[in-house]
Amino acid sequence: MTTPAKVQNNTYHNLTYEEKHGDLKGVALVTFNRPKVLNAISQAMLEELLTVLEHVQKSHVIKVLVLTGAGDKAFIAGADISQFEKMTSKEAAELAKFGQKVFTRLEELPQPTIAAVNGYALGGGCELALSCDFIYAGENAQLGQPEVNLGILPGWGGTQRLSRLVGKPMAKELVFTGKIIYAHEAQRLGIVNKVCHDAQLMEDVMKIAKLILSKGPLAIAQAKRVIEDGYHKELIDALEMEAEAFAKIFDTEDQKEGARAFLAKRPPQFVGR
Ligand code: CO8
Repeated sequence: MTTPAKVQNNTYHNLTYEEKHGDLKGVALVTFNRPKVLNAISQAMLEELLTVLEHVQKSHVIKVLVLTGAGDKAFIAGADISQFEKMTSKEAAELAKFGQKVFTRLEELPQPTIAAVNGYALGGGCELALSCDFIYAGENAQLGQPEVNLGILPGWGGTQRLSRLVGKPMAKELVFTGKIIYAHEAQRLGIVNKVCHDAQLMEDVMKIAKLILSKGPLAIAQAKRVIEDGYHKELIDALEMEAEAFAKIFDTEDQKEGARAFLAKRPPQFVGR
């Protein structure tokens, strides 16, 4: 496995990146774009995603990042299996670590991230969706960790993020059997927030993105950080962190604007300062 090469001039071959305009200004859309292999994740696709995430992290314009798959069949059907046949354990370690780094970067973005799961989200595709803040899925979407079918195990966070989300026994059943579940079942398990009609998935995702856009971005970034960082702490320490974040927000223009607008009975104009 080679050291990740920097993506040249933000030219992407394995995904598309679009910043929306008009009433969706502030929303960016990543579309994984290898439909011939159901958007399977290659090393190059991971490198491109990392470049996008570095850009979004620095952006003062992007307030919500949406991720989806090209075509109507798959979000992502997993890591590209064609890499595996001749892969050594050293190369496997490098690829596992690089994917984990990219997915953790996605999880730690200050902006909210939504996975719009439009079809298969399997293996690495499911792990990528689990690294987003939440998942909306089309009714025919199917999710799972079928790695055991290939004689391997999830390597991009699936054993860890899935068990933290659904509990150890359910994660073990899904991982040990490689069972693939439909969106409604995934919703019942708490993996998917909302199941949408397939044709309406992106509309529903943009609707929730627009709602988020209308709120204070600094407050959302702090709330996200506290939820993420507090998750693994003792409650007492996590509450301390929440109080600190709560206090910090009172040094911002947006906090004053939020209170002023409420009292003046007008919508707030948040500026992200
Ligand atoms: N990788 C490469 N090619 C793929 C993948 C994939 N993950 N999934 C589908 N394709 C290709 C197929 O080979 C096929 O190509 P072709 O047209 O050239 O034959 C094309 O996409 C269309 O697929 P199918 O014909 O199989 O479509 P079906 O509708 O019959 O089936 C399925 C759809 C059920 C999704 C089926 O394609 C499938 O089972 N795919 C594999 C799913 C899977 O096992 N995913 C997990 C992969 S392993 C993984 O993600 C590990 C992550 C951690 C890595 C850690 C680093 C080491």
